[in-house]
Amino acid sequence: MNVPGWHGRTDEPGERWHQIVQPWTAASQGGIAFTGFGCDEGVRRNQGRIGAAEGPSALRAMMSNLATTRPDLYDCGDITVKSQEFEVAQLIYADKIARSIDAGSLAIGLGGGHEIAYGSYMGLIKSERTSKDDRIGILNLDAHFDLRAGEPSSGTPFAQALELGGGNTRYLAVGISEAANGQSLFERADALGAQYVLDHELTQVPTEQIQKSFDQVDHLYVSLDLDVLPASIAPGVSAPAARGVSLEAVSQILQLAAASGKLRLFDVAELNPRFDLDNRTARTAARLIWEVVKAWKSS
Ligand SMILES: [Mn+2]
Repeated sequence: MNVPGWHGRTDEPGERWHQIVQPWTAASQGGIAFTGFGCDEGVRRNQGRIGAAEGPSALRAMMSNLATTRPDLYDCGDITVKSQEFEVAQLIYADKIARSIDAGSLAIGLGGGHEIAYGSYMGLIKSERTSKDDRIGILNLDAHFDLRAGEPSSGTPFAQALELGGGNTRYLAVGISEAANGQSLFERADALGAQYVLDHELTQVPTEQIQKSFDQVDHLYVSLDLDVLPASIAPGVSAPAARGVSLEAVSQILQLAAASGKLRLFDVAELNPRFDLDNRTARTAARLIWEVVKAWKSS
């Protein structure tokens, strides 16, 4: 197909993603729509390790050879952020996300620092498929709350989303590290009405609690910060986790969300190829994206 960024081995026709992915057009409907957000300014502002802007191309490279399970994959291209003003880029990215959701596609955002999440959320509520009174659920798989106040950065997106969404948006963070979030951040999470599950509680996935949080909303947005995984599995991130949540648990939660019939939007944040080892983090991220794509039920 020759879509920029996708290349790999060719056995039988159409067997691998790079062979079937098509450029997004105004006529595209349904399926899966990828949009890259090549930005690390949010990470810089949040004092993390720079390099997440190279995330979208590393993800495409690792997704290229995945085995095909459905024929309708589209690429909307990348929003690249060259200046320090990523707020404008977030709006352009949000428009692309809104258009893919309008078309009935599962929008998948490829980060980029976690500031991608505020752009993703804006895209979801801009979409014609959501209305003002709809209940929106955000599920964030992350070692950190990302509910900070102040100048927008990779540490603030969900506080911005909750402020923009008012009372109709619920936020559940899964994988929070007590060692990586100060007491004031826990107090802030409580004040904002956030729910959370700690990393060490995830030796068993609380499927009932998670399922219940899906039942209470009309539309679901799932954000995967790769630093929720142990640093041994995901070394290539802006802020590696000393403990993290097992790949099995993350995979199980993502598949629950994908099968809920409510998932409109999924994004992957904080991949930093400069610190990756043998593409380990990008490969794991690609595998998790593949699982979401395979399990996704549209509605
Ligand atoms: Mn994060």
